[in-house]
Amino acid sequence: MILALAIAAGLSGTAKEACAPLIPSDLAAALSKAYPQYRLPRGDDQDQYNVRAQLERGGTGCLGVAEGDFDGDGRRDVALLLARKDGRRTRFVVALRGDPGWRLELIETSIEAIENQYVDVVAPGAYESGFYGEYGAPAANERKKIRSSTEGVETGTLESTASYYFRVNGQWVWLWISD
Ligand SMILES: [Ca+2]
Repeated sequence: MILALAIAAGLSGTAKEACAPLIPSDLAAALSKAYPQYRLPRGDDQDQYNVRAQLERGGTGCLGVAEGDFDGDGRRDVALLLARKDGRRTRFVVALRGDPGWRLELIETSIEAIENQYVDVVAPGAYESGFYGEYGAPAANERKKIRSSTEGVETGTLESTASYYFRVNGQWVWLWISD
C-alpha cells in the first residue's frame, strides 16, 4: 500500500519535484555557487519507465540524487548529477557533509545528457570488474578490484552501463560493472 502510494505520488504532476527534498537548501546554494552553469537534478529528467522501475525498487523517484556515507565519517553525504543549463553535459558531484557546510568533490563531467544518466548507492564490500583492460588502457583512477568499508555510488547510462565509485583513502576510484 505504501509502495503503491509512493508510485502514484512519484508519477503525478509532482514527479518533477522528487529531487528537491533530497537536496538540503544550504547544499543547493553551495552547488549553484560552485557550478553556476549547471542546475540541480529534477525528478522528470529521466523517462517515466526508468523512474517507475526505481520507485518499484523502493527508490525516491529521483535518479539524479543518491544519499549515503561515502567517506565513512558517520554523516550522510549526497551524490548528485547536475545538468548543464545551456547544453548536453552532466556533472557528477559528491557533496560530503562537513561540520559546518559541505565539501564538494567533482568526480566527472560527461558529454552525455542527464536524461540518460543515473546515480544510486552501492553497499560497502569487495568488487571486481570483468571489463578491466578489455577496451584498451585503463582510465584514470580505474581499478580492477576495489574493497571499500564505506558506501559507494553507482552511476552510468540507463539500461546500458554501470560503474561503481568509492572514496578510498581520500581518493575516488572506480570500476566497470557492466556495459
Ligand atoms: Ca559522510
